[in-house]
Amino acid sequence: MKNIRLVIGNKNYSSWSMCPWLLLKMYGIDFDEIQIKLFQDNTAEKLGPYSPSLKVPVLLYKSITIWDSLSICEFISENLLNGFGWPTDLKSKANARSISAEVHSEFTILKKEWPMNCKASYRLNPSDELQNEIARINTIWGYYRQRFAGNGDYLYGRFSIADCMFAPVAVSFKSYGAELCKEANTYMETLLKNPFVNEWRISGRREKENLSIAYAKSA
Ligand SMILES: N[C@@H](CCC(=O)N[C@@H](CS)C(=O)NCC(=O)O)C(=O)O
Repeated sequence: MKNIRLVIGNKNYSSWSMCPWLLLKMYGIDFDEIQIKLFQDNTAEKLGPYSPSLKVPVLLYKSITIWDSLSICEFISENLLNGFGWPTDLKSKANARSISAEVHSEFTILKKEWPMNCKASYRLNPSDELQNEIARINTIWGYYRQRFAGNGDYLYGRFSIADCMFAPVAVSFKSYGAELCKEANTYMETLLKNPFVNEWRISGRREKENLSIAYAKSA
């Protein structure tokens, strides 16, 4: 058994599981993956020993349990990456933390109307409320991509936790056809071309469970 274990849900649906999984993969951190299929009769029984919240993701690091996607990413950055999970200059780090917290706590309509589903690929017209949320994300992506264009292809140039938090959004935007400015669209494609995002999506598409209704009810 490895010192680092990540408990995740169904790859097809579990957007929050994808965020720390991607961070560990991008930085080559070796870990065991424990997958628990969500919304099954025995899910709570299986999650119980690992997850105080009965949700995923959960990181098990030696004898420490960390839950909630953003808090797991913070833990990984602080303890396993020497802080390198965030941009290094103070202003960018503060901005990256703010927008990561924003993705984590806001965009509730997006999560309901356009939930991540790696298998989905059809145009789904957004409501006005969702259109407002898409516009906000378009502004964030467009602004930072213009500002850090010379530093690399990710939001702040070098890959960071902010990219992990936005990766599931990119999957949904691609699935349902979000209309974005040029810079934001290129950033979405960069995330989708990332080999680990691609690996996650392929695994998600192979899963057999259909949890659309269960997810819609829980959102
Ligand atoms: N704020 C939490 C949300 C975790 C969450 O809602 N996880 C979903 C899967 S993506 C889950 O475990 N759902 C099971 C349930 O609601 O019973 C995080 O960021 O980790």
